[in-house]
Parts: sequence; structure tokens; C-alpha cells
Amino acid sequence: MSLANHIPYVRSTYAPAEMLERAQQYYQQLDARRTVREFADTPVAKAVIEQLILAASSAPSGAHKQPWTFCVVGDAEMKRKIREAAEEEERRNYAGRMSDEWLQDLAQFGTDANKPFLEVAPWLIIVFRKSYDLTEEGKRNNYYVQESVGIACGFLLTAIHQAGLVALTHTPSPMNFLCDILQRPANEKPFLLIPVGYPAPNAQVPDIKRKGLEDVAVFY
Ligand code: IYR
Repeated sequence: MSLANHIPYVRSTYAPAEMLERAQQYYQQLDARRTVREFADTPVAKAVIEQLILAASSAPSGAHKQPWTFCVVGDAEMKRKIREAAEEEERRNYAGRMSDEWLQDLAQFGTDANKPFLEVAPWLIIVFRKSYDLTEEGKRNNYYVQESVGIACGFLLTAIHQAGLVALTHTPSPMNFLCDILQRPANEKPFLLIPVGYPAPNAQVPDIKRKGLEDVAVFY
């Protein structure tokens, strides 16, 4: 099949042994990623964040619509406003909106309604999903928006890790307050809030174990 708008796919491949080696190395690299909740206030160059977002935006998406907007907040006053609003929602979450089972599941992580990282981390990347596009001709459909934006966030997290930085996948739900603070158009809904930066010098992470292959994969 040859379509007029198509170009050859050109990329090198690897011999089987090298392929396995590369697959193992990439797994080990990704396995070293940890979600970190304690950030240093050390600045990170905007140019780095720009590359991380380009990496995220290279993700596949339904009909190649790239239905996402990455809002990047470095401004201290805006971070303060976001922290204030997020903590208000989280206080309600921890004080009744979350079930007992949920609170029990979270106990090992030591989280609570305090979110200092929202001010300490040099950058907050707030990912918005675009349920539709607003064009000059009006509304245009997007497809598989949750899947597409989820994949883009995965790309973003691996890019952050690869750059030697840390991130936290944060969802201070409901997140509607982010539409107001960041003045987003009606077609954009908040998806994920990701503080990015260096870990605090004495940052700690929970001693969790990941499931083994036999627990997550079934071969037929
Ligand atoms: N959004 C809350 C609660 C929370 C929920 C889950 I699921 C987590 O894995 C971690 C936290 C908070 O950020 O504290």
C-alpha cells in the first residue's frame, strides 16, 4: 500500500543478542524510577522542560490529534495559588471523601493533605486533555483521549527520569480549580499535575517492591 502522503519508515534494527541487551538495559533504567514527594527548590532550566514536553508530545494519539496541552508553571505566586486550592480539596478528601479502604491502602505512603511540593518544586507541569478541538470552523472531535493523554504522560515520566530529574503523579481531585487558575478554554480538562525537579537532599521513598513478570504477564 502506498498513499500519497506516506514516506518510507527508516530505522535501524538490532541483532537478537543486542536486542535483548538493549531491552534489559532499558528495563533496568526504568526500574530505577521512583515517585518522589520531597523536592529540592533547585532551579531546572526551562530549556530542559521544553525538551521533556516535546518527548511527551511524541506519543501516539487517536487519529494523531495530540489531544493535550502541557501547562508549565514556574511562577511562585501561581504555584502558591495552586497549592492553596489543592490542599483545600485534599483536606476534604482525607477528612471524608476517601473511603476507609482507600486511606488504609495509602497509609504506607505517609501522604496527607499537606502538599508543600506544589511550591517547592521548580516546575509544575499540569497536563490537560482536550475532549475536542476548538478550530476556526468550530468543534472537531478527538478520539481515545484518555488513552492518548495517559500514554503521553507515561512518555513524560520516562523523559523526566532519563534527564536525571524526579516527578510525582499528583491528582488533587477534583481538579477543576486548575481550569480557573490557569484560565483554560472549555475544551480542556485537567488530567494530571506533575511537579518536576531535583529530589530533596534527604528525600526518602517507601520501600515498595514491584510485581514480578509472572504476576503481570500471561503468554499464550
Ligand atoms: N490525591 C491524594 C490522595 C492519593 C491518592 C492516591 I490513589 C495515591 O496513590 C496517593 C495519594 C494525595 O495526593 O494525597
